[in-house]
Amino acid sequence: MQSRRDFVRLCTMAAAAIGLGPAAAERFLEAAERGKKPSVIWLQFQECTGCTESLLRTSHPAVDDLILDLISLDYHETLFAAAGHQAEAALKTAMRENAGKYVLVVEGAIPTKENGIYCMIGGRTALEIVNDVAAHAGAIIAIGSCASWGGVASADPNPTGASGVHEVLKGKTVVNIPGCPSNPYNFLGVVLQYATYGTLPALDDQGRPKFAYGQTVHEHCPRRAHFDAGRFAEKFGDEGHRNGYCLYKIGCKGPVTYANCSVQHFGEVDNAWPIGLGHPCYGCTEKGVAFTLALHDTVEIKRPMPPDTYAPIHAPQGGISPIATGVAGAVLGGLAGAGYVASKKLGGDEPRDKTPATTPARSEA
Ligand code: FSX
Ligand code: SF4
Ligand code: F3S
Repeated sequence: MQSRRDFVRLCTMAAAAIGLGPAAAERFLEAAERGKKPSVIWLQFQECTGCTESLLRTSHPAVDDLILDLISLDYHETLFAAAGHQAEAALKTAMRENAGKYVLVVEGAIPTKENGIYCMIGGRTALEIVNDVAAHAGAIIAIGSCASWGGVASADPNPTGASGVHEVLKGKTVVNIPGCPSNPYNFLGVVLQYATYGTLPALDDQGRPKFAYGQTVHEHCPRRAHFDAGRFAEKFGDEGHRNGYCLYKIGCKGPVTYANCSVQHFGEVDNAWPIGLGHPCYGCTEKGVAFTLALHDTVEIKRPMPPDTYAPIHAPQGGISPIATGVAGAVLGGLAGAGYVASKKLGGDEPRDKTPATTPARSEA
């Protein structure tokens, strides 16, 4: 039996994750208490089930029950007791009973080579299944990096032609929630927003909710002060590492990775996210970073921000020799020699639009 307090807490976290306040949390709660739970059909293809695990295998066992009180998980192969024809029938029933309203969640990439024969379930390819179920969905969410852009299965040479769901469902709005695994609160927030308000969050040009992917990990990293002061771990286990210094020099991809995990941790364990646990970010959300760049290679800083753009007030410590020739007043994108990272080119991405807006749930070609 869950306490109402736990339930309120979960709704508040899901609302906060998507940038909504206590009023939205209250509406999520009321809807759940009235038994109005969004129907979710969850398909799994080329993946490791990590996204399901991160949603349901919480350290505090009560939380998975709470989540199941918020959403009606009407089809999910891993969690189903049913198998074979029974499971196939359950999928058809869930689709029929909630046609036009259910949230289709896809976990895993879709193999597209050889007409998709590399992933077949019940005699149908993943390609056929996802097209069939998406045709009657109210909203479509690609959970995890595999479903968002191919993820681990798409690593070079991508023998199966593993692709993101949006590449297969051309013309449909697909909300991408990348991450390997994805952050469960981002997912819950999107589903509850759709169920409560009938809208989806504003998306960026890669179909990712701006509330979660509008900024880099580096911009909100709790170790950022160490980066700015030039205090780095030089190798695993050294003094800098033990002191919680910045992990940039041992391969942190936080500066080129758009995600909110530095402020929205996983599960209910404090600091449960890579950098919080002492490992560099490997860019799990980001196509062209995770499963592409070597784990411990350093990256160029592409999006400088104060105080990258001007000289440090205090002399740096901790073993590196940052170039402290910052030019006060230098503008983003026009830097030459400014910043801390010796010999790193500071490029000039424009800051992203942070205007809150929504995206229509259905947009078909
Ligand atoms: Fe695994 Fe999800 Fe990675 Fe992929 O996460 S944690 S391989 S993103 O589809 O199950
Ligand atoms: Fe944090 Fe990584 Fe940036 Fe260092 S480089 S501040 S560890 S995100
Ligand atoms: Fe992934 Fe990096 Fe966050 S590896 S979970 S984006 S810290």
